[in-house]
Amino acid sequence: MYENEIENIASRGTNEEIYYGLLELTKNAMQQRGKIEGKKKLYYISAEFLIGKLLSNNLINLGLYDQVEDALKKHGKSMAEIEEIEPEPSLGNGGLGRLAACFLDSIATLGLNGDGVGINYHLGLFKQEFDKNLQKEVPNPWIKDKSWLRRTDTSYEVIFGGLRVNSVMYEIDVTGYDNKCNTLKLFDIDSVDENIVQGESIYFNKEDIRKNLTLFLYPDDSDYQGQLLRIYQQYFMVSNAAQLIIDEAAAKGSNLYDLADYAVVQINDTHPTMVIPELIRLLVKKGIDMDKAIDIVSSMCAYTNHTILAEALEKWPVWFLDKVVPQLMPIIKMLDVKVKEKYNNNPELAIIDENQQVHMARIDMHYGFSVNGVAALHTEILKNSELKPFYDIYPNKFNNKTNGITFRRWLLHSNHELTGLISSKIGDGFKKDANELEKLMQFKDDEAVLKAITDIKMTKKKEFKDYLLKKENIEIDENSIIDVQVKRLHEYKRQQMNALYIIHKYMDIKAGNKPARPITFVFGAKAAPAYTIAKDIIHLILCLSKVIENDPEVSPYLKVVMLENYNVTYAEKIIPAADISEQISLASKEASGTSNMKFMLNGAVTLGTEDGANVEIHELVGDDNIYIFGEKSDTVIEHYAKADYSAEKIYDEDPEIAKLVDFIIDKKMFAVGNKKSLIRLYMEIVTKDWFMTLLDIKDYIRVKEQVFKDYEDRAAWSRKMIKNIAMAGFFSSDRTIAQYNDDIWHLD
Ligand code: Z2T
Repeated sequence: MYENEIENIASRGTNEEIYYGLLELTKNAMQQRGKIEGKKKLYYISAEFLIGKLLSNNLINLGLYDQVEDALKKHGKSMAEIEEIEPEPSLGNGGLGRLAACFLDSIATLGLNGDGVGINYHLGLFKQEFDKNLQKEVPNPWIKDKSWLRRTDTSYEVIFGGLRVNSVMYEIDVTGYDNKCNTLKLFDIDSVDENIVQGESIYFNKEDIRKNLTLFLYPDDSDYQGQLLRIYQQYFMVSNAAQLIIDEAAAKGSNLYDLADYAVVQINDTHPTMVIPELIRLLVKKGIDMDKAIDIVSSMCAYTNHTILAEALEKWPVWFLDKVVPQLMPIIKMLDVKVKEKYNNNPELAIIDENQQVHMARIDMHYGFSVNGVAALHTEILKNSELKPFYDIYPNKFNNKTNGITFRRWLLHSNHELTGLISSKIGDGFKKDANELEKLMQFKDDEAVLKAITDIKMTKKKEFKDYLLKKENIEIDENSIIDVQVKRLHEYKRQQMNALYIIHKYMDIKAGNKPARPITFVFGAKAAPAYTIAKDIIHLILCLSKVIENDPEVSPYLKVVMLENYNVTYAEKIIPAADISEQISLASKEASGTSNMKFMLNGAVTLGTEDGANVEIHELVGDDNIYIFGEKSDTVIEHYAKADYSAEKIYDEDPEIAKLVDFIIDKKMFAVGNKKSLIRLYMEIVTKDWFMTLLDIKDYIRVKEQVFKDYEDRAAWSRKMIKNIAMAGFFSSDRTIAQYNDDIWHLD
């Protein structure tokens, strides 16, 4: 199929012409596939869908990729250069948004009837630029005249306090691997005006909701800023979702009393929580009795928690909600009264607390039927500490769904070479059943296979080197060890601890201890614009990079690279090239992590704490194929409970540690950096260090030195690589989604 069209497109003159030709062809091919159908439908409501570029992935899922690649080759072109034309939609912050995108791929691949529902942010998340070793945020327009978006005639009225808007629904088709299509539905309003954003900055008038409603995605990851506009966005999203759900069910014959037979809603973190009172409101408006409406809605809404960090739990002041969503407040107040009556005014369980704050997660837990965490350890912490009062009253609602990633994007697309090798050894079955990867263990002592795996790693390192040189004019050594930490910048993820290791290594080399082989430290991270310390950490890394580059004694051995504007596209290039995967969050703080899974699948070895899904990776690969260090989550939780951790004490008592921290404010650093920022960060680490970097730094250095030593036994290292690849099957999002469906959604 499509041979002539593909040949015709491939023969066009410019990459641009070829890209837009392929875009149209792919969109048509997806329409031809038809829709996944079924009585009951899942609505995965999420403020973020970090979908990445779509051309290659859609072609892979349609089974057209090889044909296109061959046709391009005949005309002296490659898919890689065509893809450069495609803008990356930046509709997510990090893991939560990317997870939603992986889930859409797996839902369609498993043939489940499920759509995503979200917002069509015109400028997405900000784009990151570096200027004087500091992060600068600029707008990132991504919507072009021709794109994956399809405007539909579906429109709903959304009523805020003192404002009515009419939405427009856009759709992006989501094709399953060798399956039919679902859709991602993104709501928008026509009156939004990109011109209210002034020039290169991301600042704009927060008052004019008609013009700004769907302009930007809030830039907080595992953190939140309680701002009015965010409530407008959330209510806009869920009011559209609720109206859509009711319309679609009614069209299929629902009398609304049986709505739960037609719809199940997955609430992705607390951002879409208002869908619960909104659905109740709409059902009551249609004549259903209030208590009945509550029962119906409670039997169709399920909530996923993505973090235990208290600062990320959404709490909206009652007066905010009164102003923005006056229609919902009576319902929320009534839901709160019912809880207070039932549970004796227990303040821990109240939806509205004594400070007149509405706790969004509590609405989900009382009025949903399922509460899940995203990795085994995370769910245990929710049950035993963070959400314990709720687990005590609703033990049966709690369940774990360890996250996963789609192997179509994170193996088949991003690593053709490894995919080819695996297919040649164990056949194509793993593409549909990821557990088949374990068959690779037959080759654990096969020297030819092990060599092929290390050769592929070298190929991907060279490819990355070329990409980086072209994109950022930075040159790295493909023979160096590539050690990578790419994820949002947050103190709990401890990029600053990685930086302290680099300081240690720098000093060690100055003292005459040269490493066996050069090391390249790669970082990629955006910081929320208002998160000062996170931006200081970016500054620290950029300054270290300069200091090392300027030092001829050290630069032959060490290089520090901070990728500019790390995004999905960048991830697809750096992850296959990585030797070491840094997963060094303070134990208990990273709910799951998902890049850890992507690195493992591509043959990188994890250096990490017993946190999130690292725990499960450790169990799967065994002690010899992962490097674990640091205090365990129980100990950390105890330190917080007793408030007995003191960074100052460690600093005062351990001169080796003090020496590392002091380097942050060394003359050499001041020579390239900003004193104010460096001193602020130094003070933060010495006097606060809320995420206990100094607690784990020594063990981290010890184990990391061991990693670099072990790397030199290339044969032994290649056995670690094959074990990681072979055991990665568990982390396919196909497995995760099958579990969501079996335990929560029950779609046929
Ligand atoms: C986010 O990406 C995550 C948690 C959040 O809590 C918010 C955002 Cl935007 C509100 C991440 C977690 O930090 C990470 O551990 C997890 O793997 C990911 O969600 C997907 O579950």
